[in-house]
Amino acid sequence: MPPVPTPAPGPLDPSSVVGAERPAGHPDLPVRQPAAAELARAATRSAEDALTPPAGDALVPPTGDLLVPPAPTAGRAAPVARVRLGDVVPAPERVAPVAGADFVLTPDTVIRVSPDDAARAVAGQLADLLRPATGYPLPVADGTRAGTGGDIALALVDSADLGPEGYRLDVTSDGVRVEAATGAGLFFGVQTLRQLLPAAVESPTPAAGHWVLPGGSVSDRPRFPYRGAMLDVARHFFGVPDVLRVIDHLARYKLNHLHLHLTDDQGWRIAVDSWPRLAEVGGAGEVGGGPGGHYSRDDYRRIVAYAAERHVTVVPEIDLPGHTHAALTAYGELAPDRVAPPPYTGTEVGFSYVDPTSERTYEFVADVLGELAALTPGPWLHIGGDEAFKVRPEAYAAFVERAQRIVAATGRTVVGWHQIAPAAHSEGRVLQWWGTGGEDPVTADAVRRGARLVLSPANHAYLDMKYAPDTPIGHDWAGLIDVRRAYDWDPGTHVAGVPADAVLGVEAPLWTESVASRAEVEFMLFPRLPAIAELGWSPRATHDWAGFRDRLAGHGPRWAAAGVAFHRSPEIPWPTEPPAPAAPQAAIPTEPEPGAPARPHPAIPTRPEPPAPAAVPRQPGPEEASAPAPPA
Ligand code: NGO
Repeated sequence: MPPVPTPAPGPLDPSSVVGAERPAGHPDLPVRQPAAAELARAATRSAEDALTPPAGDALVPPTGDLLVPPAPTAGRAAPVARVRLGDVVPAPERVAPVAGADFVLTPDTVIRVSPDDAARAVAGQLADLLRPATGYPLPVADGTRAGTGGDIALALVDSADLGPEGYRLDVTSDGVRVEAATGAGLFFGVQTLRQLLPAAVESPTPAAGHWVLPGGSVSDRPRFPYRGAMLDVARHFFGVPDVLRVIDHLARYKLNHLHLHLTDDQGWRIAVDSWPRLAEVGGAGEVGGGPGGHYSRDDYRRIVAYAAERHVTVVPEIDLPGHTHAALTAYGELAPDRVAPPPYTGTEVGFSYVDPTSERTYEFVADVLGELAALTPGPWLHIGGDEAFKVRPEAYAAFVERAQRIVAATGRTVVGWHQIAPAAHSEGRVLQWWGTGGEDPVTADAVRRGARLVLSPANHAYLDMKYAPDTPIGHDWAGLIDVRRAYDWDPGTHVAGVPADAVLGVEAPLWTESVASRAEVEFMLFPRLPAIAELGWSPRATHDWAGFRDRLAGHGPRWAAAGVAFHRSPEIPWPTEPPAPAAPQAAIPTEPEPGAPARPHPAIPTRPEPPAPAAVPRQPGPEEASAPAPPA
């Protein structure tokens, strides 16, 4: 396998970014290349702002829309594609359309809800989603007698069939009713309801629309309990508003885990009281030499709370024992030679490690994981474990086993990249598989010993891979991944010797060596994130590329209306009609968010790097844990 290529990527190609096309009828006009700063500004509204209009009806200005086609003037109806009940992504378990039973949302619609805090919270979120575009008041009231009288009812019911995340949705001309056994189920039902309205409902400002939902019923629940995405905030740092916005994207597609890759060679991103230099010193840089940054404990709590409100569990990762160069810059005592190295801003891997023979290392691991567990209500702590090429296999296994015990002592369940497979089993442990083949006897053996798998096959689920050879950012070491490749695999049968019941779920990691702004994050997420979400949620029986492709096409106008950047993949039959009303250009925010650090764009060549000490080529296969590859 060749080394990870680390070319300086160019700016996003306007032809592959929505809204930046050559204007029709002017073939000779030069295409305007959005500059890096423009791209970074293009989506600078915070997630909270986008979802929560301030009191009164002073609606928030829209998300930046340099990537979105110019909007039709508000008030003038654009042609709107009719949404069908079966158009939902991820595909629901069962859909039964009923002709002539469409429901029309009106200024008098009331949201009625079971008198329960979790249900009321979802009702409030539904109102917040629908009010900006419709301009309707949509009051929320206790009591769910029916879904009749022109209302939307969100009802908590005692139904074992629906499970902890399932829901039923009934749309009749008299009303809409969502039933679930939990707040999470209602929340996912609301995400379906949202997708059944015309795309213009995603507009953050009042939009012309006939707010009709197609009649019939949907009953739905997920195939896998773990459906996630990962954001690498270590290679490039992303501030809290960016992370909240990513959480919104997850929630939209019924993903329920956000894995934060909090530490790596280039940056340590979480404050640790007992080892303060980790964030202060280790967090002060990033790939390309930008200023980096880190989350304070309050920042992290805010992320966790925002995620929890959207039924998303945060999975924090401290990558150990390798990928620890940033920690070593802060505390040389952890280094094998006890010397703190200078910061690293390149993108090689596999050269750093904390000393597995030193007791001080285990004090560090226990302190860090202990503080993180105290801040993290979710059940998981991810200890990394990938690419510790410089640690001998016996020392590596001993380190992992000790780290697993430290995690268990915090009351959490350990997750690690699948390289931790050779270590002894520990109760409940989960391996995150990122191989590129389907044969992995070492991982299959760990599964036989009790491990479960989260599947992130790099050649299908890695969102940092380029879509096509000319994709301006991203890697290609695991191949090119356009939408079909992201979609066409089965988590239940992907790894030989790993039965479906050992698969906890799927996760789409976004590594950020070349991804430096919110718009670039979205460009890499969309449209592939919904493909992975569908693999995690939908029953295998619904799997069908042609059907998925057609359903996904209708989401382009939704992203456009919401100001979300996406790659206009040629595999998807995007609607050709004018897009749903979007934000007027005049309202594009022109300033970076307060406090947002200026960062160099990856297109700008990074300053020459000191060579990484004996970096090694990427080898994602099972062999790497036992046989470190020689330096390149
Ligand atoms: C690998 C590596 C990461 C890189 C990524 C780039 C894993 C688990 N470790 O995946 O450090 O950023 O590839 O695609």
